[in-house]
Amino acid sequence: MSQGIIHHYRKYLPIAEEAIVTLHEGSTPLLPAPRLAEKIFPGIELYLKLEGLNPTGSFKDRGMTYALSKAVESGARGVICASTGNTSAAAAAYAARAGLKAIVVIPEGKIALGKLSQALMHGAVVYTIKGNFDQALVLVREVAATGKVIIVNSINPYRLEGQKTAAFEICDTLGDAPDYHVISVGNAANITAYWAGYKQYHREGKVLTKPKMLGFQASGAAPIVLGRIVKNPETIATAIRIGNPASWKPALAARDESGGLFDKVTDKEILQAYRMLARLEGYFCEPASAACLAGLLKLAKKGFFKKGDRIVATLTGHGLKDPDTAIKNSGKVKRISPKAGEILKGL
Ligand code: AN7
Repeated sequence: MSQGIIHHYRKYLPIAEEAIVTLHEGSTPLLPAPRLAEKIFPGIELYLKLEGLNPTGSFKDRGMTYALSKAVESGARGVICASTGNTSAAAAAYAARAGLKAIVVIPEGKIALGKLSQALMHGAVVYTIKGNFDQALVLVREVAATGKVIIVNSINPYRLEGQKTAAFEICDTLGDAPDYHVISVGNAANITAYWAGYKQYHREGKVLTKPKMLGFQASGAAPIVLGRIVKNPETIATAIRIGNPASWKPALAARDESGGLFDKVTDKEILQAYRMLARLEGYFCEPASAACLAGLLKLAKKGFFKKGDRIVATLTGHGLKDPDTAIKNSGKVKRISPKAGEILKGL
């Protein structure tokens, strides 16, 4: 069993041993998804990187273990972040583990319930503003500039270093890089980190190829696709409700260097992919994660893929983070009289 990504990839994540803060994150499954692959484009090979199986239920744990460890090493008293939810959950959990204070700033009314419950349960100080993530990030940057707390948003370079390990794991498992890596994009840190990870493994000769990076944004929050800041981003996938991504430029570099693309998908397409995954493969991701699957479906319809293509999709967060959206957009509970005959009607 892995004791977390810092121990596992020690030479890539240098840190004093006694400063390590870990919840044994990483080593997440790379699950083959043959039934979903068949629906998307017969003949492709599809793998799902189940990042929702990290300790706080999202990929953020990879960056947070390293950011919090570095914060401890530097003698910090507390950390701060703006968040659409998952960053705040991970920051709160790892800060608790480290014995540090966590302050989180979230957009009012736009956080999935599971994520809010995590931040509160782990004892973070939670502030909400009448504004969106981008505005919260501006505020948090200003507070961090005082030097009193360390920012653990992805502008903290240790976050990206930690998140690179997901690409390492995929290469270690497959024995090479996939042809395509598909991923949902919000603040654009994760796609940047994956690309850095793939490039690093390639440079070191651990893999012979690099994937084309395919990034998907929600159509109401698609600044990178549109090429302009979106002032009022809106999408049902609240995790990626971001209009001015911090890692915009490096994400474009990832696209260009890899020969990939960015595209957008509607909320309707996101919800379709979200249900399709849950029903065909028995895995439940959050809406933001499903955006990349909606993107695969969109590209496949245009004849983008060919037989034998090997695709990895990162499912960034667990479906249980956002039970409201799941219940509103899936089946209905039926009230019956308690008779066996009634029950068998459902078959
Ligand atoms: C499930 O928690 O930005 O493109 O504040 O939670 O690296 O931002 C979350 C982002 C995709 C996008 N999927 O990743 C936050 C936050 C899920 C997410 C993304 C997020 P980036």
